[in-house]
This record gives sequence, structure tokens and C-alpha cells, in this order.
Amino acid sequence: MDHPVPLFVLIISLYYASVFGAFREFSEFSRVSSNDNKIPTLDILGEYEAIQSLSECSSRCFKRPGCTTFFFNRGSGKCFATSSANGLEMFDGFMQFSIQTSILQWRIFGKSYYLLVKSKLAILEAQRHCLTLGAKLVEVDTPEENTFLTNMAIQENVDIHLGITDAFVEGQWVFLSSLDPVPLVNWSSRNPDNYRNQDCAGIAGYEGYKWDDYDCSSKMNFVCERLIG
Ligand SMILES: [Ca+2]
Ligand SMILES: [Ca+2]
Repeated sequence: MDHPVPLFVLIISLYYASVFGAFREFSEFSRVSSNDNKIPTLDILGEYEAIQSLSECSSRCFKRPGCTTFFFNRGSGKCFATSSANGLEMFDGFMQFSIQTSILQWRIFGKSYYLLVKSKLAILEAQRHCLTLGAKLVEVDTPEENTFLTNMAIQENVDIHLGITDAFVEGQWVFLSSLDPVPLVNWSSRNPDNYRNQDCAGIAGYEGYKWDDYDCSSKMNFVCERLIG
């Protein structure tokens, strides 16, 4: 039996590191060097003091719906989150960063933001990618959330990973981030079949958008989930 338990332990510790380390790994933005030493005067969504790092400033912006760009002054620790770069004024020490448009497609449902990532990765890489966004691989808590995700998969014509595994105890499905038991399932009629030790799962178009368990090295599209707040 080839169980990828160490990988999952790694994922979980990475997840907690991201929660307590306040989003160290944001990388989905780029510098707009033509706007060095300027600050915005319009469309400001948040103005923050005593910000320790660029990633902390970026996470303030990521948490504000509508934020597309932010301005950070490393020296003074001041950070502006804005929805535009309108009405710029000169102010020494600031740099502007623009968030990549792919990151702006977060959808709101219930208490979370959801981002469909249209790139096929194995579950470990998918979880890593979500972590860099201050999020986790989507974990379904309610039937309503499952319906929301199923509809997303149907509309976008994709299969998506779910943040669950039974790698620890065969047949006992738990959330990747907490190891708590999965409270509801939506398996297709012939799954989970654990064919050749399948310990990861997702919403599968080829199973009528019900859940299928599959090998953890399977590459699929995926959804990152981030709590609002
Ligand atoms: Ca299994
Ligand atoms: Ca299966």
C-alpha cells in the first residue's frame, strides 16, 4: 500500500502556517513602477497603518471586495487599498501593486469567497496554490454549498478537486485542513470504489457531477475557498 500520508501532513502544516503566518505567500500581484512615489486620492477602500510587510498590505487588499490595486510604503508602514489608481498625488516612499485579474474572479456564497482555478493540478499542488492566495482547497460543509459548487462545475464544464481525503483511514473521509469528518457526501452510485487505493475526491463531470474518489496524483481544475472577514 502506498499511502501519501506525509504529503497530507505537509499540506495541513502548510495550511496552519498560512493561517497563523498571515498570508506570507501572496504572489498574485505585480508592481506598477511607473507610479512610484505616488498615492491615490480617489476610490480608497481602506487605509492602514503599521503594516509590516508587502504581503500584509496585499492581504488587506485581497480581503476587500473590489480592491484591484494597493500602495505600500515600506518605510512608514502605510498601506492603501483602492479600486482604481485615480487621482494620484506625489508622496515619497510608496510603490503601487496591481492585482492580477485572474484573482479578481472570486465569487461570494454564504460565508466564503470561491475562486475557480482553470489549471489542472494534482491535489497537493492545488492546495499549495490556494495557500498562496490565503485560501484552502474548497471544503463542502452544507448541501447548499455542494449545489453551488456543482452548478459552478456544470457551468464551467470542469471537474473539480474537493479538499477531502481518506488517506489516513480507508473509507473515513476527512477535510484536508482540519482532519474533521466530512459531514455530507454526494458520491455517484458506483463510488467511492477505492479502485487501486483512491484516496482523493472531487466533483466529476464524467459521473454526472457527483463525487468520485480517484488517485491523489490525478490532475484537475480546482476551487479555492477563503472565509469572508
Ligand atoms: Ca480510499
Ligand atoms: Ca472512484
